[in-house]
Amino acid sequence: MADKFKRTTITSALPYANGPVHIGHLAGVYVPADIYARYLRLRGEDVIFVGGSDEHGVPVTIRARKEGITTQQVVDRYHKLIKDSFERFGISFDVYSRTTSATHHKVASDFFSKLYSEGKLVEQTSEQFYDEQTGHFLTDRNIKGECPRCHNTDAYGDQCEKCGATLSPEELINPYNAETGNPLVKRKTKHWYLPLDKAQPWLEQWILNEHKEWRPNVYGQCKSWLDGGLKPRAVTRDLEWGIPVPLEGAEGKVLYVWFDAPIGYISNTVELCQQRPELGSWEKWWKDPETRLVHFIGKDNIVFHCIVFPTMLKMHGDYILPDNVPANEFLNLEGNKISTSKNYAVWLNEYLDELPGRQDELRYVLTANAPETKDNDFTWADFQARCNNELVAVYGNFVNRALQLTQKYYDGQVPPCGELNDFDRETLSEFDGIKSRLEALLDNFKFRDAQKEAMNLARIGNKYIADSEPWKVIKTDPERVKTIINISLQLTANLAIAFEPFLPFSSRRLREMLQMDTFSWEQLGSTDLLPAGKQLGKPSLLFSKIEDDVIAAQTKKLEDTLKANMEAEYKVEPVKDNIAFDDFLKLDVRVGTVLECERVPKMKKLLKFLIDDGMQKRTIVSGIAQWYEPEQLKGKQVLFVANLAPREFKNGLVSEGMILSATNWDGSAVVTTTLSDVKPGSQIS
Ligand code: B3M
Ligand code: ZN
Repeated sequence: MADKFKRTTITSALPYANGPVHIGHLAGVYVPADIYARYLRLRGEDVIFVGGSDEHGVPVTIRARKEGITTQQVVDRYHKLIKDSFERFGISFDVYSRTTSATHHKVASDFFSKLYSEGKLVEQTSEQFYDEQTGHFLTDRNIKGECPRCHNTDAYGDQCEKCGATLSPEELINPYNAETGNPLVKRKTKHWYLPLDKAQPWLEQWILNEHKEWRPNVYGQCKSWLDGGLKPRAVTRDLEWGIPVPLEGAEGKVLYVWFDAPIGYISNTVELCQQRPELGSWEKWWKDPETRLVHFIGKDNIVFHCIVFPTMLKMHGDYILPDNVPANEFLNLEGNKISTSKNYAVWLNEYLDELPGRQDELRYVLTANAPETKDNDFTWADFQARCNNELVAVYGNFVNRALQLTQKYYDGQVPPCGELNDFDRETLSEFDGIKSRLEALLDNFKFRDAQKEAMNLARIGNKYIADSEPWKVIKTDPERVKTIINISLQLTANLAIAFEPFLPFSSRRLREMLQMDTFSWEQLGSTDLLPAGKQLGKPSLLFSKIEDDVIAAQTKKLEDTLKANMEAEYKVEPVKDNIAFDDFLKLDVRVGTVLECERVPKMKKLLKFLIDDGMQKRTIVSGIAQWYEPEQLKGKQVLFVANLAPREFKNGLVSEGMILSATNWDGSAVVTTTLSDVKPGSQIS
């Protein structure tokens, strides 16, 4: 930590209380924030780690209507679920409160009032979409209509999910209320705006000149917002759910969720300092220039934390500004986008129930794959491989060997260290400097590399004990074994410290086994953490293998969700233009019996049929090989077009007709047949 700071306020994005937390949130925000908070605490620094639920905004109201319960019930349910899951997962918040709390309503309301009364906000009337039947103004996300680009009739007011276009509600053709389907009209409404345009000059100076050290993705996004020129942003909305705008004549209006949510960091600090007077006044954590403010967020929140919130803080006055905003990119899941609304995710609460006691395994994999510089992918196969090949086979194996041998040879007492040989010295020199290497990475928010460095220490230990072969040497040179085990135990104790920020559960168990009652970051790198003669506790395995069936069950769950989503999104094709009856009569569809059916060499999609059409045998080729084994169709009766002009395939094969299949929602083909057997050659009419 740079010298000018005496303490650190760490915040992590307040998750919307409209669903459980998933691995994308964890990898992007909560695991790195927790590593950082644990690291600073371990260094003995003054730090608070502030979290909480974001309970306002449109997403929670949409969820409420979907589930047929009140918005309050939604936020109560998810706030509790999220808070409990974080606790079980070891996210070490000092406070985890909520934006519906009385404290927050007051703090946010006062914040707005101060800006308003000092004339810092701009009042403006504009036309917004309005549903005359329900009497509501609508937010972008609640408006749907036809996409001007791809003509998808289900496009949202902010985005078309079909073609990916970013939209504004004005661009939609025939806009309607997404929930009621009612058509919308424009109506005038008054709102208050944060004049970001006025903040542009100092923001440019503060970010582009004074914070060149911010991550390239964060700096780059800020630069492109600034280059585009900032415009005033409305900080109020016409909604019922939220913090009422504290002004006369503002009935039916609330603070915009992105105005109140970041103030939640402050309100939650106020609550924390009330609960723990030893922390001093909340203002120390938000207004003292010697306090360092760090926001952990995902990349979709960058503009709010680097531009909007700092502008609010600056206009309010007295507040410090963030010193760093280490935002992460996104985590995908098995190659697909994680989606709360589509239920496609690994939910933290379900993970904790289905893989009990495996918090550190998930923490490890999420950090190893952290999307620090680019989007990354979580796969269950990689999860299993990293757990089994790294946690079990390297870290767990080394620690277990060291402890078991101590038990076996010395009744669990740390043996003395004798004279070092070259190999010992070589090993210890590799381990030298671990503390400063870890610090350089952690101080720069490079958690992925830092964890790699800690794991490397386990690798050094694992190799040391494997190559020293104490189980063999014990027969020839028992004195030498004392040194090998002593060194191994010292490395083990170092691992317990180095891994504490990353893997707190196993680290704690390891410290218990080593009977390390006190420990600190300062001790890292020392080779006499465990004095000779010290009695150690009973060893047990730090990690156990993840079996294939566990992975198979998780993978299946995701595949089932993808299928269910496809089915739910399936839309029947519009009916084609009418045809004359005479045209229909031209078509000759008949029943045939499949005599033979086989795959076509080198043509993966094709099945070749030999059909009894009532008069003769005819060959028909059909592109349904992906969906059927030839044996399934042999002997079956099928419907086919008998008078289709013969068609020749690339390899010279000629098809004399077409077998009729239905195309199902998932794209699969289902061959048609009659309800009961008929004579081959029967006509369909
Ligand atoms: N709830 C958005 C999100 O979860 C929002 C973050 C608020 S941080 C003050 O992405
Ligand atoms: Zn579109």
